[in-house]
Amino acid sequence: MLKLPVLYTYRRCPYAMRARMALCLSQQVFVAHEIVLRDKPQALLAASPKGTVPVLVLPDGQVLEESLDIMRWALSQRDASGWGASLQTPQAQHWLALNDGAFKASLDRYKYPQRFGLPSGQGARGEAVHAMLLPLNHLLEQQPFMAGLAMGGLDLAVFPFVRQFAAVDAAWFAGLPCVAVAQWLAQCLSSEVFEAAMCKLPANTPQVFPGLIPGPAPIDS
Ligand SMILES: N[C@@H](CCC(=O)N[C@@H](CS)C(=O)NCC(=O)O)C(=O)O
Repeated sequence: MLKLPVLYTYRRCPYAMRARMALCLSQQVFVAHEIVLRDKPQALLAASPKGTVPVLVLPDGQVLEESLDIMRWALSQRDASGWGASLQTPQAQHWLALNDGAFKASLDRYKYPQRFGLPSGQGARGEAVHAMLLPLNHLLEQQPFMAGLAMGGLDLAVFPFVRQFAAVDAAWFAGLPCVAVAQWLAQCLSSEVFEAAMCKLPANTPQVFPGLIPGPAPIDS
């Protein structure tokens, strides 16, 4: 029987979102295992003892345990519209390091100040705005997407985190001087690939991921 890649995933995790979007775009048929964070499956921990999601276990036993590696793997398999190119540039390295580093750290302190012994998350959200959102807004004032005119892999890697940041206090976010970011986020949220990747799965019920999106129409010969 054909063995399929298995993705351990968690619907609301921004790292898992980017991985699922890349898998959908590459039209990979894969089994999705929606986990419960407090009760991780033994098979996940056996494959990847660090216990974070997403994790992709390939049919040959190879384990990809970083979301960006999963994105790059998926888009190296099939990438009819060139989504992967924007992940390979020096600018992408800069934005990904900023997003997964300082911005994510501030986002966590903003969302969960008590976990960090902070009286509130307001200082952290200000840091996030200065480190990430204002520079991103500046970029998006020049061009509609992070790598230019079309949405690309870099947008997919970053927007799930900005989505989470915006959702903490939507009214406050709407008042930021970051109109270009807000417009970009709205476009990303309304994209077909995001909708496909966010389909709901019951926990601990591995199944072929239903959220695949159609590929480009075949060329008539
Ligand atoms: N660097 C990892 C980070 C993944 C990560 O931290 N995922 C979170 C969920 S959003 C997680 O699994 N945390 C483990 C836990 O909460 O127990 C990646 O890019 O895949």
